[in-house]
Amino acid sequence: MKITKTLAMSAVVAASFAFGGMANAADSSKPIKIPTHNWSSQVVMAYVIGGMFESMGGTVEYVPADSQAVYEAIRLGDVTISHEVWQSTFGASFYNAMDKGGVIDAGTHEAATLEEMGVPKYVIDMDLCPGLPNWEALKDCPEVFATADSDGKGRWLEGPQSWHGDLMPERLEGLGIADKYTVKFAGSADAIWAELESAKKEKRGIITFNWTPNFTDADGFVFIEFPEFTPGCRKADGGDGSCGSPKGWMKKAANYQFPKTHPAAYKAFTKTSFTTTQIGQMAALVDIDKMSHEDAAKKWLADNEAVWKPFTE
Ligand code: TMO
Repeated sequence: MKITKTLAMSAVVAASFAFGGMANAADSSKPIKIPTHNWSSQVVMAYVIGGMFESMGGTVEYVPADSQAVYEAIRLGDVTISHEVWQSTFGASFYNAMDKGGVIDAGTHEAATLEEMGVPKYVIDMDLCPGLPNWEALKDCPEVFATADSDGKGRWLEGPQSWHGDLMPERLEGLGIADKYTVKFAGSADAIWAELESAKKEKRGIITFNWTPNFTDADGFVFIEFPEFTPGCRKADGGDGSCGSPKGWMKKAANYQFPKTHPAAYKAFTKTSFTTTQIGQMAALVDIDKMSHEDAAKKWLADNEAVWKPFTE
């Protein structure tokens, strides 16, 4: 009799759980660790998402991290999330870490991405290298892109080597134009923007790595059209390396325990999805308006409550 009564009581408790009669598990007060990398939208978005978590009562910590090694750090729980997983540059590291166990896919932003070599629009408009943006045109005008340090070849100004390793030198080899072009790695994203600005003043030919969404979307940057990306086409994946970058996705990653330790923040993170325009704005506040990353995020949050509030509800 006594036993039956106890069972009946726990059934009532269980039912009230199931129908939401009791409070949800509260998020841990332990900090959510958000990585910061070396391009503007990523750092601004770190503070935007951190601000969202804080608006929900959460605690956040910002961790400067290498943009490739971060997926292993997420797997191990040293970093909680990654909010800009660009397919072309980080897809392999993301899935390698997932294969080892401990990284989950927390959804995809609305923005489509491209990370590719290209030229400012005036290079096309002034016909400095006839036939661009088709890559084959490059064969006939390396001198248009030569610089003092490029040994008489055309210069490809690549991003920091921490992003892609030897992807672009291997591409030049694969395309058979390594005798005409050479890759120089920029020390920082800012170094690319400074080179683009000085080239623009002189209306000089320049080829740089760039990406979209970015602040340069507004100005008109033209990506070169290379042979189409297919899985396995890159040298690192067993191919000849001659392909361009994928027209790709931007995902979000999380440590596998995040849904358990911070269910509300995790739910908000899965709902978080930014558009090309929104991500371009985050970069522009820093790279055009020269705000600090933190101030840019504060402004973005203040101006866009209708965008992000629903993610947190
Ligand atoms: C990873 N990035 C957006 C700089 O290409």
